[in-house]
Amino acid sequence: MKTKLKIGITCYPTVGGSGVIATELGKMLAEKGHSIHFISSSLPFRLKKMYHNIYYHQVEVNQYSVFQYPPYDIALASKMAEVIKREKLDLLHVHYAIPHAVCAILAKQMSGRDIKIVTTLHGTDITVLGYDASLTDAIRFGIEESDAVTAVSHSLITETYDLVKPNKKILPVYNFIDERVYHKIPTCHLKEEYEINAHEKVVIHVSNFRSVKRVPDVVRAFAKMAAQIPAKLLLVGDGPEFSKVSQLVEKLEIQDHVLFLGKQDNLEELYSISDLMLLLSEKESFGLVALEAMACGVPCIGTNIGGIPEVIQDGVNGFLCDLGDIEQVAGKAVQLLTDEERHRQFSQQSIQIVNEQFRAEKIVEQYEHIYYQLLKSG
Ligand code: GMT
Repeated sequence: MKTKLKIGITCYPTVGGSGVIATELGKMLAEKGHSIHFISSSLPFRLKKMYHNIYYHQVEVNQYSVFQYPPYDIALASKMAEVIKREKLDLLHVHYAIPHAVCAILAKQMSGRDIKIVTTLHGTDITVLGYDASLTDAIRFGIEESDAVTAVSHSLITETYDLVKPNKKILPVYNFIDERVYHKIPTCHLKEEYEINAHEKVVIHVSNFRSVKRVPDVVRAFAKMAAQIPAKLLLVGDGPEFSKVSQLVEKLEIQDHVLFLGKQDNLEELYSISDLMLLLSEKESFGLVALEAMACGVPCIGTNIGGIPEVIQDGVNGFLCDLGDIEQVAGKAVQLLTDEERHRQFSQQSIQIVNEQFRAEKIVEQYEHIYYQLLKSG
């Protein structure tokens, strides 16, 4: 039997998909007997039950009047170094090249221990920050000085080489789903409670309402659909574009068809009453919400950009549309929602694709393999 490892994990615990994946990975690794040390600014939000082998080390940043900005990165590196030494960690797995990989490299030097650093790129750190020339060198440094680097899609790997040009092999490791949580569950009562009629189709969109998510496109496409078939739109999440979106819903006079649910936990219950997920982003390195929906048997329509085509297979478990092509989205959606047999096939294919390619067990093993290879190489 392989030695169990002591692994430090750093992520932005409250930031969307990367925080979810980092937390879920920590939980799955703990279930396999490894000791997990989360080092972050707040408790990872999906860490809800007690695990005897999961520890949390909070990074505290004090505000000093001499500094214009609180020194978060230095506080994080110091905390990492302290935990590396005290807990004798084998490796640090950090999510985002900056600041986390750079902090880990500094922490390794501060600790004086030969700890391994694994960095996972999630997209925001590359596709947004990679365009900021003042940060490109720091991102490249974080990638090149890590012992192993993974990215959540092939598309993100290509984009990283294009934008940042690191001299480093980047391994694809897809995001995953805990199928014990994400599967279709009987929640008919929810539909009634939301006052959605049995014959109405339920379309869902889940995001942090950043402009890259193009939520107005979701609303416009839905308005066209709702003019043709009885349907309700569930908008889940909150963020910078929320007011703009709610104004658009009023302007299009579809208030009676749209439910603003805000931030929600237990998304599997909402997916379980949904017939279709829309993810129409202009940047998306993977699209974890599409995977969550698929695991619950919900077909998806997504834009043909970034890593979305690696998750949604056009004509197999959903459809891909061109960015901003509202007509195309509405047309495909109506076509799918009015063809019961095709919808059933897409739903089954969604579950099958998740099981075959994105099962937690399979992906967690890939990360473990990377860890053991690094530690073996000394
Ligand atoms: O999409 C966001 O706004 C959040 C962001 C994050 O950093 O958590 O999500 C990124 O990582 C997720 C997990 O790997 C991916 O599923 C998302 O596609 C990716 N977002 C973007 O690339 C815009």
